[in-house]
Amino acid sequence: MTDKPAVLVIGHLPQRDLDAMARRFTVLEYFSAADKPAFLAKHGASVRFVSTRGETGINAEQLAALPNLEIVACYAVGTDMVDLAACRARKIPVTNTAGVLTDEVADMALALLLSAFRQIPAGDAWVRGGDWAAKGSMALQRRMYGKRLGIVGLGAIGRAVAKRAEGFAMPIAYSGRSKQDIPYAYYPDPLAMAPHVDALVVCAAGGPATRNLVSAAVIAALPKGAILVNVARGTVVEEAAVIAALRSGQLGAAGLDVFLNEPAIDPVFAGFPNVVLQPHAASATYETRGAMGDLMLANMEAWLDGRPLLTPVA
Ligand code: 8YV
Repeated sequence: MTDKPAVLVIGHLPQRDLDAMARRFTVLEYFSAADKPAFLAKHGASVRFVSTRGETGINAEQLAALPNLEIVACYAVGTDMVDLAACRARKIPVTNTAGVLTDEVADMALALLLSAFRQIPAGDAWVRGGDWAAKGSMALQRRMYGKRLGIVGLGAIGRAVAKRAEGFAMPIAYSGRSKQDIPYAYYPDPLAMAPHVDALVVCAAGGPATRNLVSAAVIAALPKGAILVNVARGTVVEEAAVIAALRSGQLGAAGLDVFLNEPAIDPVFAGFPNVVLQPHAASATYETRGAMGDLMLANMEAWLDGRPLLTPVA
C-alpha cells in the first residue's frame, strides 16, 4: 500500500518525467495499457490527478470514469482536446505549460517558412539523390526576406513569430479577435488579411471556436502561389482545401507541423515535393520538453501542497 496520490498518465511521457512524478505520486500508465476501459474500471476511483498531452487531452467518458479527480495537468499549451466544459462543471482545474514553449514553436514556424520559400528539403534531396552531379543546378526558388507575412492568431507564439520575422524584414499583418497595441497591420479575420500577404503562418489556438478558420475562401483569397505554415492545430485549417490548393498551385508551398488525424495523417501530403512535413514536433527539443515536464509537475505538486497553481487555464 502507498499513500502517494494516484495520477493517471493519459499521454505518453518521457521516462525522466515519469520518474520525477513517481517521487510524489503513484503513476498509473494508462497510455501503455492494452485494455484501456478495463484499466479505467480498475483504477478510476483511486485517481486524483490526470496528466495528459496536447494530442490526447481527456474526454467526457474518461472524466466520468474518474469520480475523485481533482486536477488535469497538461504537457502542452493547447488544451483543445480537454473537455473543458466538463471540467468546469465539476470545478476541476486544468493547467497547461504556457510560456515555456513559445520561442521553440516560433523557431519551428520560421524554419518551416524558410524551408518552404527556399525549398530546403528539395535541395537536400537534389544533392543526396545525385541530381546535382547528373543534371546541374536545381531550379531557382523564392526569396523570403522582405515578403509580406500574415499571422493568424497573435498570441504569445504569434508575437514570437512576428519578432523573428522582423529580422527578415517582413512586413507583418495579423488577424485575431481584437486589435493589439502593436505596430503590425490588423485585420479582424484571415479572409480580410489574405490578399495582402505572401505567406500565412497559423498560430491560433485549436478548438471549436477556430475550426476551419483558415477556410477554402481564405486560401482562395491569398495571392496565387502563397505559402502556408501551420504550427497550431490541424483543425484550424480546412485541410481538404489545403490539399486542393496545393494540387492547383494556388498554394505554392507549405510547411506543416500539425494535421487532422495525427499521426495517421492523409497520405496525400507525402506526395507533394513542395510541402515540408514535421511530426507535430514544434516543441520537441530536449530543453523545451524538459521545461514542459517540469512545469506540469510543478503544477501538480502545487495542488498537492495547497499552493496556487502556476499556469491554470482560464
Ligand atoms: C506538444 C502542443 O507537441 O503545446 C502544445 O499545445 O501541441 C505541443 O507542444 C504536445 O502537446 C506534447 O504532447
